[in-house]
Amino acid sequence: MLKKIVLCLLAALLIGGCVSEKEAVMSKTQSLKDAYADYFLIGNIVSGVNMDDVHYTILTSHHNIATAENAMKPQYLQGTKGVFTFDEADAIVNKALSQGLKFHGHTLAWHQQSPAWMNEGVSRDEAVANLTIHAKTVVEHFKGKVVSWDVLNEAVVDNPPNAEDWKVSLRQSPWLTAIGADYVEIVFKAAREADPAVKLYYNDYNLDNSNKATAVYNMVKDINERNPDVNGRPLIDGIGMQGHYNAHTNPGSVEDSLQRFISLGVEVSITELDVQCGEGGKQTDAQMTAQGLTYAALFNVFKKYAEHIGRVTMWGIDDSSSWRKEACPTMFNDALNPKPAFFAALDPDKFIAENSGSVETKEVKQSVAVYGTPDLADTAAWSQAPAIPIDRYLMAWQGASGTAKVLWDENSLYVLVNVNNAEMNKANQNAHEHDSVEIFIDENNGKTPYYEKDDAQYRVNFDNEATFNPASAAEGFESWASVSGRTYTVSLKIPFRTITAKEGDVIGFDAQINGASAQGARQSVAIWNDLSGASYQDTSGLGVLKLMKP
Ligand code: 9MR
Repeated sequence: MLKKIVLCLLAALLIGGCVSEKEAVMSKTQSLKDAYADYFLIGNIVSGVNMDDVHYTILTSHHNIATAENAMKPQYLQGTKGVFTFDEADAIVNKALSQGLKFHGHTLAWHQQSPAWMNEGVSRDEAVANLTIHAKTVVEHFKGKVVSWDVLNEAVVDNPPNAEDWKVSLRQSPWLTAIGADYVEIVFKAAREADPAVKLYYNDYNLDNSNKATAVYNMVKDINERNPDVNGRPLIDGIGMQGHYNAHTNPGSVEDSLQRFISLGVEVSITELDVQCGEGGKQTDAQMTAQGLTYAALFNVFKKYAEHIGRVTMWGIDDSSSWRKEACPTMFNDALNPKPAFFAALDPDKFIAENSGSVETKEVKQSVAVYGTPDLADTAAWSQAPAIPIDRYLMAWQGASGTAKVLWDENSLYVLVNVNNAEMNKANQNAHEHDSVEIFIDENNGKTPYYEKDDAQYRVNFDNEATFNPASAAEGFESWASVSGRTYTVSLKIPFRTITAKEGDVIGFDAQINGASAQGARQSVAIWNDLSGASYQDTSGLGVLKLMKP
């Protein structure tokens, strides 16, 4: 009993809770940073909410490098022109250094969390001056304290259609609009000049998407070939793969991108790793195991390329302080006890040997459509149908989300989607970048890696403009839309193309919400089931809808 109490106290000190004897002993003797001492640095984030002793003990026990989750972003360091506010960031950095951690800087230029005065409604010259002064002042301020910087964050669009040309693949960000594509080089040069010793990174999400990886590869290659010797080395030192993943992520795609970036001769780091696998802040045992298997497979990939990897940083110490707490993406639970994901990262091969085959990792969501033929403008007609949440995020930004309800009759499916938190922007020339709703249908639920003739994608924006894939899916389609403040409602009549529907039929179905930024670029994608990002060409990840009669 005494031993148990001592272990409890020890555990409370180490990981902040009264955990089992086994967990306490493991966390004392096995730390992630020690397990990976010969491979790469292990990092995590620090923010106002996790500066307390308990979180900090986990931080220092398992990690040797920290990133500020928000405090070093442009908005916080220079919200007002010329007024630099370093107090919070300094406190975070100084505490970490005093505890023996290294520090990574995040981020000098980004399209989010940056004040409008920097790059909106100003001349090119003024924008260049604002960017350069910000980068130089901040880099100089932290000189000698941070080992590397995310100089530029998320500058490339998702799934670029013309990835060979990196300049046309740049996001329509305020920096691009104000300066042009050379803003990329300008900010890296300013950072190198301010601190020639610090490593300079380009950082982005969804780099397991091969099109996006191609654009980033081409950008870094071009810039480094044109700037091979800036203070003795190429301008860009590294590429940060953020790593906001989920249990559907294919570690093979992560490996492909890693290999390509490494072939450029740059360092690669995993900079914001988390793995979504839960709902409403809860995880089943099967989800915890599936999440662990994904962490294990990813760490095995990272180990394989360790020679070229600087660090692997997790984006969140525990689920309750994570930016995606609903999806339980971290290695520690709300009580700050290590989850299976922790043990998976600690010893991937052991975890895989003990758990593979034990769970179905690709869980498919199911819901029902209720029999009825509505008038599209009569939103009350869907009241009997269950709400399908559209709240799993595919990108690193959590914008518009909502719910769908579905009715059916023999000839058509009728989908009602309510969207919250939208900008109501349709300025972009690409329809998928408008605030819009997309419905994916797989009439025979064939779950094929390509579209068959029964598969189609329907998109309607908040202004009731529709687009189709394939174009022939437009036949007989009707839609209706209504806007109220930041919410809008869309209803769609989707004629069946290959079936006459009957009770009990099961079809592949998904509903997606594209969220535009105020500048007119897609910044957020929320979906019901399919986290692959490939629903427009591959039906294997769609959810399932059963057609029911009351
Ligand atoms: O985790 C961060 C969250 O607290 C902020 O509200 C959010 C908005 O800026 O940024 C989060 O961190 C982002 C990081 O800076 C860049 N990559 C995506 C991360 C998640 O959005």
